[in-house]
Amino acid sequence: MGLLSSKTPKVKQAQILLLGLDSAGKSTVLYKLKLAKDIVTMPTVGFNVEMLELGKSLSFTVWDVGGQETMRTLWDWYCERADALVYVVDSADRQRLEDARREFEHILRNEHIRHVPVVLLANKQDEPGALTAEDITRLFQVQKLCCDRSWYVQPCCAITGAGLAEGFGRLTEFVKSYMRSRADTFAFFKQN
Ligand SMILES: Nc1nc2c(ncn2[C@@H]2O[C@H](COP(=O)(O)OP(=O)(O)O)[C@@H](O)[C@H]2O)c(=O)[nH]1
Ligand SMILES: [Mg+2]
Repeated sequence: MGLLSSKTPKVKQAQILLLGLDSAGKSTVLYKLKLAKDIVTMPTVGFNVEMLELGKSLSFTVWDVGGQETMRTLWDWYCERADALVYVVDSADRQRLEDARREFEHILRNEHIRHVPVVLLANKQDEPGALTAEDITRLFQVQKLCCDRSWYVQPCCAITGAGLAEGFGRLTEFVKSYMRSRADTFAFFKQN
């Protein structure tokens, strides 16, 4: 199995990193988006990664965050190519909220994804006591941590799919303008 398709895409592919603690709901998000048929899963002790390609223009790489240190080389390889980050939080798991916040902050410090847009999915809104998107924005200090990039916090329920269209709509807008601005930068350096 190749890590990425060797087919040359007609449209520039956007690489989306979908991250979050285990059980946050990443796989459920993918399945709900009806992408399941092409998902390739590589569950291994210590890490879990899923890859899929959506049509000709979007490619998702999904990591359970816990494995990133053990898979450093592969992890870096994907980060270098990422055009956006989707970070999934279990809004009802108050016990692990601080872990989720710490991982989020850690990921944002990765040099390779310094300016890529971020959509944070405040998942499991159907569960009683779930923190709202506003709560998570404040607790995660998203405004401060993401001051150098486009960001959005979307409440959602991956099981019903509520909020996913809005979240991924926002993501698509961000990715388009991010890729455009990067293309402009390359063009500038070529000319000068
Ligand atoms: N109540 C509720 N449960 C969810 C939601 N999203 C995912 N789950 C459940 O949370 C568990 C972990 O989900 P999964 O997608 O495997 O998490 P992953 O480890 O991040 O890929 C599963 O039992 C899902 O059914 C949600 O929005 N609401
Ligand atoms: Mg999973």
